[in-house]
Amino acid sequence: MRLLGICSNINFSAMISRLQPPFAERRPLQRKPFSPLERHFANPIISPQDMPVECSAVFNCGAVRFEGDVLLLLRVEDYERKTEFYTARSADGVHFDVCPDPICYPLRDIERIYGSHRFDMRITPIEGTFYVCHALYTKLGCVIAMARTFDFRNYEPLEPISLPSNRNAVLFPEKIGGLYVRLERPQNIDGSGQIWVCRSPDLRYWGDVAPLAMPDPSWTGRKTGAGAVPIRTDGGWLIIYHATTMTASTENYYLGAMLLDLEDPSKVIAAPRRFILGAEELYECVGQVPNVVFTGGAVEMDDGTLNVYYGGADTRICLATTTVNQLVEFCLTR
Ligand code: BMA
Repeated sequence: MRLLGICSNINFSAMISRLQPPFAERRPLQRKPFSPLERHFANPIISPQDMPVECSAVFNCGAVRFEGDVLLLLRVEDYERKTEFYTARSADGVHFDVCPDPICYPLRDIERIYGSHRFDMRITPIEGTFYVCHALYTKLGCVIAMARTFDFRNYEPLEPISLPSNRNAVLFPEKIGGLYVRLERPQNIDGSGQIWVCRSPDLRYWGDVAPLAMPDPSWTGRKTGAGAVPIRTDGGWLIIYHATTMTASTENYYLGAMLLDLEDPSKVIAAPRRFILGAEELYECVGQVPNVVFTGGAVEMDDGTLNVYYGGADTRICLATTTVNQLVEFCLTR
């Protein structure tokens, strides 16, 4: 009786409503109404345990259509934290076969002398040749390097590399005004940085630079960097990029979308103040680097779906889907 008396003073329904299910039992987040991007239910689509080689992380891949398949260039870290790149292919864009051997990409002299840590490859097809842009960390700092491949097994290093500190280079898929164009992110002294446009007549000499005049909502407060290869649309070049902001505990990564002028991509036509993806799911929040969503490639499937591949917490590869039209509409209306 005494126990019952005590219990009757307790508001059980209020207590129960405050109880959260354990993490593992949480249902996936519902699609956010404001975002045109939808996480794939099979996420993460490639985790370290799915790899044919022992590794601690597989993330931040380049993506392209190749011989009818989706081809990913995977950034893979082993238990020495050494990085190699592997190709993965898929007919449906969700289930991938990973080649068990790393790609063959000889070191440049400068890499032999000053060290070589390559990361975040983006793949741009131009007239039958696949150009790969990536960051190259040496003892001199982080620079942009480019390579050429036809088969994704053998890579020819292109010279020269950029000056430090620069990274997140993404080459447009066609010449604009007779020049090759790339987006890149020179780094400020405090580690922050933003997207610039840079042009070249021959993929060797780069210049004619201009920063992108983007709005600055707080999620872009520290960095912006190009992500997927630009997609030509009637509304302009569609850009999917990453941005970061510092919080009390971590540097949080987001994905955003914008449109650039078709004739002069240094002009921003539309850049919504809302992000399209932030780290929310466990596979984006927990891992080698928490709260990171980072894209290096988006490919259009035969049915018109746009597959956006992104790294979750620098540990695994995830997929979010949308369409080009939905993203363009989002850019023009938000
Ligand atoms: C950036 C790059 C990315 C990485 C991100 C978060 O500087 O190195 O490859 O995903 O940091 O760690």
